[in-house]
Formats: sequence, C-alpha cells, structure tokens
Amino acid sequence: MEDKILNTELLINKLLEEEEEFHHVNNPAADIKPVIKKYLGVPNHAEQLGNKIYFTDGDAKVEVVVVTDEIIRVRLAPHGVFLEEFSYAVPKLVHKDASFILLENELEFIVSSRVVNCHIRKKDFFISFSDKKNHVTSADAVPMHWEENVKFGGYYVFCTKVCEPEESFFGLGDKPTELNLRGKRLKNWNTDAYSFAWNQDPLYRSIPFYISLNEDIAHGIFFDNTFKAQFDFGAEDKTKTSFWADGGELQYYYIHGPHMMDVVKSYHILTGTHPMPPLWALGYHQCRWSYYPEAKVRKITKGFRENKIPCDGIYLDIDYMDGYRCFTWNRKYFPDPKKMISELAADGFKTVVIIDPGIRVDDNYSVFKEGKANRYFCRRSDDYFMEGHVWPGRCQFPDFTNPEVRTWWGGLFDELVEMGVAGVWNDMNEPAVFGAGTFPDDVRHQYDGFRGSHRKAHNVYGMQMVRATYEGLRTIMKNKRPFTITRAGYSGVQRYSSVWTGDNVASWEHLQLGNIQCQRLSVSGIPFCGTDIGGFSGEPDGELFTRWIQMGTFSPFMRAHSAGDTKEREPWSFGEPYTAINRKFIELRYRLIPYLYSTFWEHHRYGFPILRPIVMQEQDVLMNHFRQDEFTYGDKILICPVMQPGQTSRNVYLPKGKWYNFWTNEMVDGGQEVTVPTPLETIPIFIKAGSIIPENPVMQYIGEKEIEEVKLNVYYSDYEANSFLFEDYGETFAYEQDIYLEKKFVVKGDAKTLTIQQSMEGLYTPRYEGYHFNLLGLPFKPSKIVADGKEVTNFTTGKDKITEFKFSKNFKHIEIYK
Ligand code: MIG
Repeated sequence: MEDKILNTELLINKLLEEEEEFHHVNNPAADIKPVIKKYLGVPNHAEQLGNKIYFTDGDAKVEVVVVTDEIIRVRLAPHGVFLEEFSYAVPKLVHKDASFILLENELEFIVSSRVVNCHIRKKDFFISFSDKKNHVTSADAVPMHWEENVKFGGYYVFCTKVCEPEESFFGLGDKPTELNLRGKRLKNWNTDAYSFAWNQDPLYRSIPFYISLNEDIAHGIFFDNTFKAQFDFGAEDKTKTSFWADGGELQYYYIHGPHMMDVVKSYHILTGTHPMPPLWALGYHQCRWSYYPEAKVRKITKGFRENKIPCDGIYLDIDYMDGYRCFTWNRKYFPDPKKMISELAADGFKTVVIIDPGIRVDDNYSVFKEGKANRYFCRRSDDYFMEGHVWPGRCQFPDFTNPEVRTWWGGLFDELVEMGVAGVWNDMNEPAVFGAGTFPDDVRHQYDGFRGSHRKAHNVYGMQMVRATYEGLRTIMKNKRPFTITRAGYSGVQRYSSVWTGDNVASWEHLQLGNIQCQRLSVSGIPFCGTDIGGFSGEPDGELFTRWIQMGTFSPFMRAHSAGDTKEREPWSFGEPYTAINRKFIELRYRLIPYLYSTFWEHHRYGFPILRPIVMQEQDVLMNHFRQDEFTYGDKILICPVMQPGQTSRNVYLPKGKWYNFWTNEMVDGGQEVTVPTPLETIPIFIKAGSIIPENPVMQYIGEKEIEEVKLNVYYSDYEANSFLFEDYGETFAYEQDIYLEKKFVVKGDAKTLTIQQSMEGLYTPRYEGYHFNLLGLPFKPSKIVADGKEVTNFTTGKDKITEFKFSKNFKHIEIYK
C-alpha cells in the first residue's frame, strides 16, 4: 500500500509539472487538489447527543462513545458523515451503566467515565486517554488522518500513537512471531499459508486487537475494521505505534486495564465468548489427510482401543466426498456412512467432517443447483460469477455475508447430522483459491445489507461461513452443542468456533511457534485453539511427536493431524518408549477434564482465556514481557513444554507464590527460575499451592463409564486460595437456563491444620456421590479429620505423605488436624 501511495504521489506531481509546462487556460481540472494525507484540524465544537459526543474541526467529525466504564469508542468521519453502524465483531454494543461527563477547559475537552478520561486537545485534535490518577496510558502522536482512495472511493484511514520506551504489545491473533510484538509491523489479510515460516505474515486470521503494557498498566486497542489493515509497533519509528486500513472507518475501542486480564475480559464483553463445547470435544482428536476408505478409519479407531489410548474425535478430510462435492459421500470408500458413524459412536468416537466453501460448478449437483437458482453465489463487479479452482475443480462460492445464504447453508447439514456427524471442520475459508490465492477485490458481497466489495468482506468471509455452520448445526441438533473448527476468522469468531493454527511443519521450531501462537490466540479472544500435533507437513521423529503430544495435552484443543504424503502418525506409530509416554499424557488430558471444563466455563461466563502467558500472571515484572515458553493452563497449572531435541533439563520461571512440582510433589518458591529435569517421560508441570485440582478416572472416551467419584487433589498452602469446579450435563444448552453447578473451594492451612470449604450455586445435581480427597504437601501427619462436624476415621497417609479419604460431594467444611 505504501508503494501505491508513493506512486500516486509521483503521478500527481508529474501531472502538476506537466500542467505548469502547458499553461492551460480555463482547465477545470487545475482546481482539483492532489490526493494527499489530511489531518484533523482544530476542534472548535463539542456536542452531546444522547450517549455520543461529537467534535468537529468544521469539516471532519469525531464521535466518542462511552461503552462501559472501561471502554471508549472513537470514530472518525473525514467529511462529517459516519458510516452506518454495523459490525460482525460486536453484534450488540452494550452500554453497561456507562455514566460519564463532558468537561471543557482552556486546553481540552474531556469525556470522563468512572475509570477513564478521554482528552481531546483543543490546539490540534490530539486524542489521549488517562486513568483517574491522571496517568496517560495512550496518546496520539499526530492527529487522526486519512487519504482519499481514488480507485475505490472512501479513504485510507490512519491512527498514530506515542510508543513509550518500555511499552510492550500482545495480541493480534495467530501471528507466527515472538509473543511480544514490540518492534514489528504486521498485516491483517486472511491468507492460506501452507507450511508457513517464522515471521511470515499475514496468516489465516485477522484479529485487529492488541494489548499494550507500559509501567504496569495495560490497555487494549480494538480497531474494528475488516479491510486490509496494518499495525506498526515501533517498527518504522520506535517512538510511534500506528494502525491503518485500506478502507472503512477509522473506528477503534480504547479498553482500559489496568491489568491485561481486565483488557481481555472487556474485549470479550464487546465480541462475545466461546459457547460451552460438548464435553467430548475437550478429549483427544485424531485427524489425517485423509483416513479413507472406511476400513482404514476402522483400523485407526480400533488401534486406539487396542492400544488403550483415549480418543474422542475422528476426522474425515476431503476424500470422504464424491469428487470433493460438499455434502456428498464417496460411496466407493464409504458405502454406508450412517452405519459406520453409528458403529464408531458406539465405540465412543465422534465423527467430524470437513466442509470447504468452494461448490463445484456442476448442474447435476443439488447444492450447486440450489445456490445457482437462488443467486447465492458471489459475483464480480460486472455481475459475472466469481469462479475459481479449488479441490472440486471449477467452483463458485456462497456469499456467507448474506443472512439468507447462511440460513440455507446451515440447513444443508441436516443429512450429515442425521447420519450422526457430531462436528464440522471448515477449511479453505480465507477464502483460498488455487493460483489466485483468494477472490479478486471487485467481488461483491451482501454484507448483511450493508454491501461491500471483497476488500471489505474478505477478512470476515471465513467467520461468516463457520457462523452459518454453527448456527445451522445448532438448529438441527436442537438442544445439543455442536462442535465446529475453522481455519479463517475475524474478531468474534470465537462465538461460533474453535480454531487450529493451520498448516504447520514437523519441526522443533514449529513446536515453539505453536506454543506462542496458542498463547497469542488466547489473549486475542480465541480460547479454543490448538496446533496440528506432530506438524502437518514433514516427518517428525518419535521424540518430536512425543514432545508435541506433551504440549498438546495442555492446548485447549488437542488434535493430531498430518498431510497425506507423510508416514502414519498415530500416537502408537513410533513404537516404544514413545507410545507409552504418549498414552500417559493423553490419559493425563482425560484426568484433568473436569479442571479444563471448569476453566472453559470461566472463559464462557466471565471472559478469562484458558491459556495465560506468564506476562498475564505478573505483568509488573519487565522480564516477563519477553517470556514465551511458560504459560498457565487455567490459573492453577503452569506448563513449560520441552521444545529442543535431546533436552535433559531446562529452566522454568515460576511467578511469585508457592508451587508444587506435579511429578514429585515437592514445594518450590516462585519468583525465580528453577532448573527442572526433562527426561522424555515428563515436561515441567507445576501446581499453584492452595489449589484443588479435580480429577476424573481415566476413560477411553468421555462418558465411557459412569463417574463414581471425583478425585480432589488438594495442594496445601499457608495462605488462602480459591478453586472452582463447574459441572453440568456436558452436551446440552441447559446451562443457558442455569442448569449447572458452580462450586467454590477455599483452602487455607497453617502449621497444624488445613481447612477446606465448599460452597455451591446452581440447579444441577451430578450423579456421583462422593469425593476422593488426595491431600498433598501437608507439613504434618494428620491425626484427626473432621468433616461437617463428623469425625472421618478411615483416612490413610502413605509413604509418599499423601493423605487420602472419602467424603460426601456435598460437604461444607473439613478440618484436618496435626
Ligand atoms: O489445500 O483438506 O489446512 O488441515 O488437511 C489443502 C486438506 C487443504 C488444508 C488444511 C489441512 C487439510 C487440507 N487442507
């Protein structure tokens, strides 16, 4: 884009020079001003209309809206006319009792909520934000500006802010680069990036949201603009942070912290959270391009049961279809899909099928015929169809930005659901087109009635596809939770789908990259994410695969996937000792399901991410702004994957507080780096002291057996700590009617006692009766345990110093005495 601008500037200068040479008389064009960047002038006026405040320099207008106490939205209209309000990311702008006042002094106008002040400087229209202690968190470095786009209409829009010397930046979705984005320039334009490399940009998703952290205060900027957009975090000029787009409106939300977690939670207030997934989707998934024919699928699923490796999801990639026609089956490979799917289901496997956006141009194919008859396919500016080659050959593409098309598309899943399909995988929805890469700019989109070219719709196309998929499945499955996974997305995609990081490579570097990408997606509002375990292209050896399984055990979404031209890639493919270690970790995944599920609820209900980078735990420590290996899974389990071959030990940073080494139960002081042995059998896992980690018995798939008791692992601490457990049916939307149970545990110890308390809220009753307590790290050998006033007699303390006993799931108060 920069180049283009330069060219236009050169061209205009040349024209102007020519003009001078020829000395035209009466040339009407001579009065037209050249295209140059224009900046806001002097704000001479402030006007309040309801909860919106307008400032103008006489021509351009700026609108300021206080959305919540922490969120303020700014919009710019270069010639005073705002675009109609519509956003795929923010479906409904909630004004949560946002009271504010408008003040004016000699130097500035101030819009002030209970938490943030937005300053509009009278001298030059600079906009800045400060907190109630008058600490400026974000300030314009130049006024907002724009440049007319002669070719397409509208404007290139720009915003440039001050970048402070120690300011760090996080967010922006799936960028394959260091976690801290300081010093980088990045672009948002959804792209199919097969075998992407470190620093390659852009990738599959566009999440125009970043978090800034400076002097222990975090704020977020959400630039809700779907056009091709760029962000510069002190790359071009280390004193400036800017963001700009090729069109649309300069519209951004300032989101106040002061903690990074506050910013992420507020971002979720704007863009929504992930719905509760079906419980099985938290299990292990096995995928490959492709498992076919049916015999192969059965061989794989049988392999899991025979090897006693738990698995819940089995995937069918594009070869299950008839000539890659969506919603059809290749009957040679899969003669009776319904029978196969139901037999797989009886053995605990949920079948997930891939669906791409390209619909084969074929008048004998019902999906194409319906789409054609109803004019559901995208068209070029001159009304020709948008045609491109993808897997099925020549294709046309539904316009998923049209609500009518989404409803139609959603309805197409009824047959698959009737056959028993439990989940849908949306691929190639950047959209990807062979050769051309994606659609040309002039393709038109309905854009929910707000119309636009592909320049505007490109980045939301995939999100609207998976939205159509999710909403369709939800309608067809009635009260059952659908599972969806998408490659492309835009802010808000988390309301409809999980994501995977796309076509990675079987290399140690990609293991490191995947670790960062999942953390980044997590703070960018996309909680349910994972990598292709093992690497999509290329060949991992047993060690790399096992290290990847170990990291993947702690990815919110856990799926192994591989390209078709690689060797077999199941958890047992590498022989011993790998198979046993892979099994042990996948079993650990299943043991921790109640913990993961509770963390998911914390996300869904309260907007916490599932994975949390260390900087989110301790943002006041500058070193932590650059840490990207360790992360926490929920807030109680700290993980540090092993990402080097042959590594026998590694340093791990533990945030302040006390931690237990999960493997040895040894207590370690945080606030320091510790050296941890890393034999192939383990990776560093630490549990925060005071936690209660709920645990399920290992099963071959979720729901295989009735749960008879839930184990509560109680990690002693001498300070008070809270833990949570969320329980419900696991596969319906009853939780929306408050049919669930939220349990809160409080643990507190001293030298002679340990107290555990439980309180419960909600309308659900789990079927198991009791807890199996596992007390770890007690500094004394218990002599007496009293639960709800009754003495517990049958407790034991083993050689490992772990004290065990059973008691009712409804307990309120337990005391353990020395
Ligand atoms: O052009 O469906 O990222 O996961 O296996 C490749 C085949 C298309 C790309 C996806 C990958 C999938 C593959 N797809």
